[in-house]
Amino acid sequence: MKCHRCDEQGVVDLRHRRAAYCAACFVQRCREQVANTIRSHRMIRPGERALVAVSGGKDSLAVWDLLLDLGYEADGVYLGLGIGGYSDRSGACAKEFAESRDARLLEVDMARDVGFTIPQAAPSRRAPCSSCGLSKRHLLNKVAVDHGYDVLVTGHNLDDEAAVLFGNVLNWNLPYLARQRPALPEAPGFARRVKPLVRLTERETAAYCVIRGIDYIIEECPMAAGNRHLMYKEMLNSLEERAPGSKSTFLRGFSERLMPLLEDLAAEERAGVGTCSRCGSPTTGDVCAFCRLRDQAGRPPARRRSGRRGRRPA
Ligand code: Q46
Ligand code: ZN
Repeated sequence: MKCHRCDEQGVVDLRHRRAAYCAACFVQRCREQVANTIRSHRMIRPGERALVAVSGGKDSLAVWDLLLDLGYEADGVYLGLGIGGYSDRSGACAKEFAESRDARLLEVDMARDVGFTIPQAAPSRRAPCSSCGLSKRHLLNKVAVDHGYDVLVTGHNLDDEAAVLFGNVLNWNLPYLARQRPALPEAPGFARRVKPLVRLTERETAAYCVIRGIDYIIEECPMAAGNRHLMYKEMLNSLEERAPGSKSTFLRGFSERLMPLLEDLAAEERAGVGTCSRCGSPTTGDVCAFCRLRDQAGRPPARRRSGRRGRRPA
């Protein structure tokens, strides 16, 4: 099949778009998609400093590469979860990419800097992925706020967002639906959180990395068993197989029709945020979920650094 944009042979076939692209046009198309997404949601404004949450996987390395190519001031942060060899290998991919682009990579090692690892948190009542997701949200935001970044960038792609939406709709979790946005605005103690890859599928980010020669970790996390998000992804993939384009239609319908109706609920949620009495992080309760997780992991709680809103624990 010929490239949709030029006369070259197509090397990436996008069934949901009914089009194929040659390598150069495909990379250009990814850049345009990301640039348009950033512009339409005002994700990163001129002069702002972005921090990319880098896991060593294809999505986070692709988004970092795209932001650097688009001329943004974008550093990376790698969070070592302490999941044995898997964490070592994913950290190596993140470091290798940073070196190859001469980019700055901040590193947080949970065992060294926080006092517990994800496997140590796993025996608690929470499932590993729930503790892991909570830790990532808390610690990555904290690094962004402490280091004065304006925006925290994550590599969530169209497949991720469709799977999260599917789970939220299945459970009719309205507060979660209200928060599921490509750009969550900054608030006291929170950096703006943005997802510039929401219009690109997992296949597209993988193809982008292969074409750009980016080495990413392919193996799956050994603690992923029972992850509902992966189960929803598989279900949506079967649907997509039979009806190409279903995932993007599902997500676009949510953004255009339901999201505007959830504005009030989103504002209510933001208004209910106070400060953790132990670590000073934003929370809706007295003690934040991360401090409670730390207690469950059998480690001493964080010292409270400040009573002011907007501060984060060390
Ligand atoms: S790293 Fe963490 Fe994932 Fe592993 S424990 Fe689950 S959430 S599967 S993206
Ligand atoms: Zn706390």
